[in-house]
Amino acid sequence: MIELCFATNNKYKLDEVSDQLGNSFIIKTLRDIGCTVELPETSGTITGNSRQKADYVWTHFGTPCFADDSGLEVEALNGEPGVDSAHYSGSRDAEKNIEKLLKKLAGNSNRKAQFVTVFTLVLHGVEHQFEGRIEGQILTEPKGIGGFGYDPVFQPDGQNRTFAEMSVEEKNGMSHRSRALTKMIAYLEKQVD
Ligand code: ITT
Repeated sequence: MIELCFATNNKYKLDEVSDQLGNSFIIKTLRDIGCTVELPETSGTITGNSRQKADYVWTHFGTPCFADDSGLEVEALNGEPGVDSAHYSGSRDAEKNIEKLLKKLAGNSNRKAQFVTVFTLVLHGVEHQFEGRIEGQILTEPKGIGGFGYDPVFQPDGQNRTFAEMSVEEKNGMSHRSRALTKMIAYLEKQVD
């Protein structure tokens, strides 16, 4: 069975991805491989940061691995917070990040946004990237207590609940992360055949 390290320090991402992967692959955490440092994310793009995180683990630990870099892109804010999603307010505090976002959008009727994820897989030293997106709307106030990050203010198009009002399974039925992961699983399954 393929063993892969998921290069993330975000426990919610780990939960979502583990839930979708089930028992098809063996997932190791950064802690499992003895990686305790903050992974580099300095490229300025989601695609570049995703590559940086996976490359770091492959280069320093020689472990087949994958990383996820993701972000929320809001149309009326020219794609902000984007690559800065995790630290938008200057801290990693999700409530403060949401507060800043809602303030910037106050009075704006264009609430269109999308979540984007880029996975980078490094297998046998070769790199592959997989992208997932979901479009939706930013609400005027938070709703729900599940999920993480901007989930309480993001309502996917066609839904009447935010990601924070959904179970992990429901969110995984449509999210940017699950769409990217579905592509990565299809690729991995071909390697096993
Ligand atoms: P790792 O780099 O350790 O994986 P991180 O939280 O720093 O964890 P990112 O650098 O990819 O992850 O930042 C993504 C940020 O975008 C994340 O902290 C959230 O604020 C937001 N985000 C990404 N996916 C999200 C989701 O599914 N729901 C809500 N917010 C999300």
